[in-house]
Amino acid sequence: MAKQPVTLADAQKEIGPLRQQLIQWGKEYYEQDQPTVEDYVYDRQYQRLVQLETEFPELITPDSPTQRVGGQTDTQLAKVTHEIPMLSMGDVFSVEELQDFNVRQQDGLPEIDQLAYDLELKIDGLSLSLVYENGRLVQASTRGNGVIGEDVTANAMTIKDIPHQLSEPLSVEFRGECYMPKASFVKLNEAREANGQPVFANPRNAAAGSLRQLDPQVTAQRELATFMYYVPEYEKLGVTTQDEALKRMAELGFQVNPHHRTVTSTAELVQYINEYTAQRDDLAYGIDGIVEKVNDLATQTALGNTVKVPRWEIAYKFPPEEQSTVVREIEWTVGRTGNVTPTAVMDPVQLAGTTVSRASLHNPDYLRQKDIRLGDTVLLHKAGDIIPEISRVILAKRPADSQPYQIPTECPVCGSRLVHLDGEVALRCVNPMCPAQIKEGLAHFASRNAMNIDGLGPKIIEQLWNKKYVSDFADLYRLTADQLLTLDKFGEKSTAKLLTAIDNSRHNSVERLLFGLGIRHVGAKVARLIAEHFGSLPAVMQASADEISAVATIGPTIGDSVATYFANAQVQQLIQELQAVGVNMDYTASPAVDTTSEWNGQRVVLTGKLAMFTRNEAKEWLEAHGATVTGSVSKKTDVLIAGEKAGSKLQKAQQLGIPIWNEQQFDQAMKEEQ
Ligand code: 1X8
Repeated sequence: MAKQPVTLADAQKEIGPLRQQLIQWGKEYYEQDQPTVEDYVYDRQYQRLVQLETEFPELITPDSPTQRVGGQTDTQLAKVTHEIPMLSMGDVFSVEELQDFNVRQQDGLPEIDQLAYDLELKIDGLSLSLVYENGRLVQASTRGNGVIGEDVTANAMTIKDIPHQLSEPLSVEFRGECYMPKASFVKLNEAREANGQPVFANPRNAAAGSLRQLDPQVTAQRELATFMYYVPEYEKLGVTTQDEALKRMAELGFQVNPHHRTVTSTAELVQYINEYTAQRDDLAYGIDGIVEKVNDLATQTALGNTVKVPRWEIAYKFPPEEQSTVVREIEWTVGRTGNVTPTAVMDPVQLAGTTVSRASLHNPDYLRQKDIRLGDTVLLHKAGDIIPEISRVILAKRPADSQPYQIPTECPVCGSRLVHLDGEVALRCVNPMCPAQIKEGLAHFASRNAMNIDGLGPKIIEQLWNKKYVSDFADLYRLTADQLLTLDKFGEKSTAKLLTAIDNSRHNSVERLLFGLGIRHVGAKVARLIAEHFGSLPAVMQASADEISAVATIGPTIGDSVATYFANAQVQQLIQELQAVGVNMDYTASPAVDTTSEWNGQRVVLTGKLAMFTRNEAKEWLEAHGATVTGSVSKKTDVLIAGEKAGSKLQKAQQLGIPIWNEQQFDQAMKEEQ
């Protein structure tokens, strides 16, 4: 959990603004059905307030959001008093917190060894109470503040799945959730947008706004639905467990969510959480977590409630899939080919399980299209569940003095004028002496698929460059022990190790050098084909563009690029120097499977629908790069590549914690191998 204040004074300073913020957010959420922050932000801040008030109870005020049951009533609808208060639930944000809760709960029940829990989906809607007399629906109400709710009987009568008459003449109160299916929400917002009306932020707000109407005709036109899940006076139904209660409710004519399960172990609990975390997007309605209830109803009663929340149930909330944060800076990075790319640097936020503070903005066009500016609040998501990406700017939060972001016209590293090469969206620094490009080029030269000089990473290259020990590839082979010993944290041992790694690279088969030079369009795979065909670098240098293009699968673009590269006098000079320092210029590799590939020896599973290539193409490529493609996920699987609509294999990989790649990542990796 968040930081702890050390002193009462610190807590005092923090608590006032925190409380005001939560009250404001609460109003927006409960009264106006128009929240301005994600639930997750509210929940975290709320927990922080609880933490401060627990530490310093003297700071609790009567108006604190913690002192109310949650939600204020609207003034216009008639009021209803809940004889049995409608409590909200406590919540946890990780399996660890959930286990802690369960341990504490179990401590309150020394006579029971193992509790059985009923697990249910937490529907993203609003709570609804339905009171029946002699089997007839006589009152429907919202939670309101938990004690006083709003009368929505006439509105509830228009909801198709709420029975007006039960199959038995019971006088019982039922509780559940009223929600709007995702498809209905999309349709409603489209219509509202077309009519120039404000759109609802999410299905829950749409459901609340639709149910809490003065005119039932309006509610009738909205597609609302319910799932019922609770009977406060369970004795009246003659049931003893939660799963029996659900069954009885279904028999009586209510909609009961089918995805509940009783479990008796942590393993089963984790299994359920994983299953529904994965299936969440496939459901027709929104869920924001999982509700864990003690299954035995008498035990629920024995556990009772704290002042605010039950001790027998808790909500596990899913990690947020969207999160808002503020853009503080836009960084421009110069790549090996002079490509200058922007990255947004943002206030760090938790997003789907990791802390995120940076997101690529790809190119200037992308930045311009999204109109991202410094100081903007933006919505972040993870593309393909993995790569942080800005969804959009929240314009309502744009500072009044905001200015469009000025795309740089000069290289941030060497200051030379940036250009767009023929029709490219990419912005380029075309100065071949740009230090950023040279350093990136050196890092590429040393990288695993190129000269494979272990230990020569970007940080060391930076130092070698700054000390002016190295300015081109050949300089690497002239480094001395005395020079290396001046580097940060470099002793005798690391110096000897790096010198050996550099020395060993002299004997590489030449395709590594050909790839390491960083010629445009020449990836590892192409370099290998060319080296294999011509047998040595001098032979490649003498070949014409046409001769190179004629090598299997290599076309004119590559042919031209290679020939043009070697026609350059500076390049010829560099190759001579490399030869002089003893770098091998001959092809000495065996032509079997590409064992230099990152994929060599990896066990890979393919699943789901791939869009860019067939399953077989992917398999052939992987096998040519030394990978084994298998049909099912196991502990031994190194990576799962998941396309659209991936199912059980994806789930299994998630459970086993196996790295999951989407098609875009795989495609990127393939390109990097070329
Ligand atoms: C809220 C919800 C509950 C359940 C499902 N969805 C919700 N939004 C359930 O019990 N299945 S319980 C609840 C509450 O506030 N007590």
